[in-house]
Amino acid sequence: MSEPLFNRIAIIGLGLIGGSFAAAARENGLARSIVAGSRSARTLEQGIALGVVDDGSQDLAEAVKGADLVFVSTPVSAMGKVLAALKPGLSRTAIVTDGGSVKGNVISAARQALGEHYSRFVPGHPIAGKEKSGVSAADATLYRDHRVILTPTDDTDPAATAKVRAIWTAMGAEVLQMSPQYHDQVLAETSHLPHLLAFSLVDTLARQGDSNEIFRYAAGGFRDFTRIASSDPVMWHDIFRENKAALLQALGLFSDGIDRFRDAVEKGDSDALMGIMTRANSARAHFMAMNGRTSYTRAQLGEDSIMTDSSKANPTYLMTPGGKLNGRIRVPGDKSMSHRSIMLGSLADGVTEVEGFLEGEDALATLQAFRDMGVVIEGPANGQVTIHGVGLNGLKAPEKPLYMGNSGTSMRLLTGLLAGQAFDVELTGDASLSKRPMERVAKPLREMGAQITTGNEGRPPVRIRGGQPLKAIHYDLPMASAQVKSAVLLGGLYAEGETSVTEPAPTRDHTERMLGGFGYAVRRDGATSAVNGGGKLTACKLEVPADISSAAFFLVGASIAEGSDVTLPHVGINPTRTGVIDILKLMGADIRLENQRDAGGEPVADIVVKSAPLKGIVIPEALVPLAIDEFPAIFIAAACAEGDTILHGAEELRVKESDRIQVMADGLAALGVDHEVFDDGIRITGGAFGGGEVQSHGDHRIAMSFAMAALRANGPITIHDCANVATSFPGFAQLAGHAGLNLEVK
Ligand code: SPQ
Repeated sequence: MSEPLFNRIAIIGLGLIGGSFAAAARENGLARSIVAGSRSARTLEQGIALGVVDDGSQDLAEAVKGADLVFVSTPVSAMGKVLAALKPGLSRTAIVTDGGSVKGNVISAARQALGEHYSRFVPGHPIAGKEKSGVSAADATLYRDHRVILTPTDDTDPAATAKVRAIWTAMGAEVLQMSPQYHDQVLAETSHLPHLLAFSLVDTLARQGDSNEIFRYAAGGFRDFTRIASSDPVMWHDIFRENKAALLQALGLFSDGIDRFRDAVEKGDSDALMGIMTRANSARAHFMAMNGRTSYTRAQLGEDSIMTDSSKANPTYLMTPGGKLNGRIRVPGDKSMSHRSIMLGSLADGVTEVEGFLEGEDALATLQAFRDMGVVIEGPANGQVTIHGVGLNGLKAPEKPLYMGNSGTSMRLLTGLLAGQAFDVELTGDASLSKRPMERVAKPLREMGAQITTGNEGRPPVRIRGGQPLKAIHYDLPMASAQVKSAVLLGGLYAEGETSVTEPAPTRDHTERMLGGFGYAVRRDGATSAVNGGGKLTACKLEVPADISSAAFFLVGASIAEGSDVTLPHVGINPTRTGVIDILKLMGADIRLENQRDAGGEPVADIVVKSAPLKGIVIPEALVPLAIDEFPAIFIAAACAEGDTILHGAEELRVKESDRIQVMADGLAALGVDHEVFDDGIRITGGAFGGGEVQSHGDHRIAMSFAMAALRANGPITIHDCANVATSFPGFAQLAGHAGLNLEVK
């Protein structure tokens, strides 16, 4: 057995926090002996009887003798006295740490009380607790998966901090480090203020006339909101006094917020009311997602159905080989159109109603950005979103950088749209988005007069200086990109004159079509699209069809798995997006379009696909931009086809959420599929292949493509890093499992 981290731990103050620290140290074998110091003989007896500590003393200096770690968990106001009392017993090398909820005052008290020993004091605060108190409630698992904040100062010995960090980590806690000032401010806002409000609300109502009468009618909302008013008044009295300055500041912020709310209620200002509440709603989902490390969507839906707890971090797909796909599969709404519905709906005059909106991370990032710029947006709920448009010039400056998550479309289109605003703005993204090229949009927009800077090597963050007059340009796109085309056209809405873009090959034209739907004239002439600046968008009703890019996984899955028969209803079949159908058909797939119709300016159909033997082909380069997002899935079809499939002219795949040529090639290699990588494409030789471990590199389309490969693999496939599937296809695992894919999320 390995050496314990400490020889002897002394716990001073044996309540829930101290007792749980002792119990966790014991359960994890972190000390040879554990003793306690407490003024109460009864508590010590209880602790020893429960086996939480080995021994104890009422004399604190006696209790810490021989200890190499002392954990103090007494009320914060008593900390100075307690530290002074135990100091005479401290050995020279002993580390002292604490669990107090306020750090500034505790640090001052420790500096004074510990004198020359102060450098061995590591201030800490475990963010954990329970309704129950006292050593009898001690719980060895209390800190597991909880956060502990350490706030060492410049004088703290880094070696002592490292040892305290190590013991918390060994107890299963996540350790964060920050300055004491920041800790006290954050805790004042997120913990001390809510406790104060709960105490205050109950007290205010209790003081009114017959409070029994009021509380008789109190429903769940009141109970939820005031639960924390049952916390220990003595402890909170201490905290409110000890963290006075930060708490007063938080109260000031809160009363400004209450004044705004009161004003909105008084004036019956429903826009302001909805604004406050929808922003609060989405902000809450955002922090639930961050804290739970779940996707934004899951936090919002409270959905936990098919995943185990640890999967919240970053799920892995465990695929059992074989199976077939059957049934009617309704895939989520189109991502490209969902983004654009929020953007144009926000800039329109009037209220836009959207149906079929994709409640995936990417589209939600766009939605959040517009909320941050003052647009009131209700929903999404079941794909329905109501946007209270503010007009072309009605956006407000956001208070902080706009976070675009994983979404290239959000960042690139917004760069165009924001180039003509009156305010400055910064756009940031996650690790993958932060590696993607942004100069492709910045360059033409600068030609129009925009002031835009990009980060290192032309990547995010993108910073846009407001108040720059834009002038119309003509731009010949150097690459086939709907995002660059759209960014220039959206910038053109704010430019003087006609802005036109000519593309080298057709790319998705949702921006042009949707602008038309909002009553904004777009001149289209062959490969050129053009808008005149200064027009007006009029709110409308929009129906977003199912996303052909999401349907593509099932088109491939059903084609390669014998006995499959799948119907994908209401899928968008805009001719600029149907390259995947054309390519699969050239390979011999059995795909039929039924019930073709028009849905708000976009063609849709039910797609029926049955399994069929596939053969390798040379993919016509003209189809590349029309199937650009579907290549990961098409590569899996190629691995199951007879003969070689050859792709050229697809270098754009290298700058998507991952380098989709290389990452797919690595995954194919892991399964034993013969292939050859080119700068602009790949050759894949179809045939039987095995199982293996695949890294998706956080790319949703790579993860879902290899999930489909399992239908034909001879062994199990493990796909890592699948959290980003939620960017475009929330609920994929469940839906695909329903259709017959053997997928387990771990
Ligand atoms: O938004 P993002 O991350 O760029 O999304 C992707 C995808 O696979 O979901 C690309 F990685 O789709 C793009 C697509 O490749 C969405 C898009 C659009 O909505 O305008 C256009 C295409 O990108 P591009 O660079 O060819 O313009």
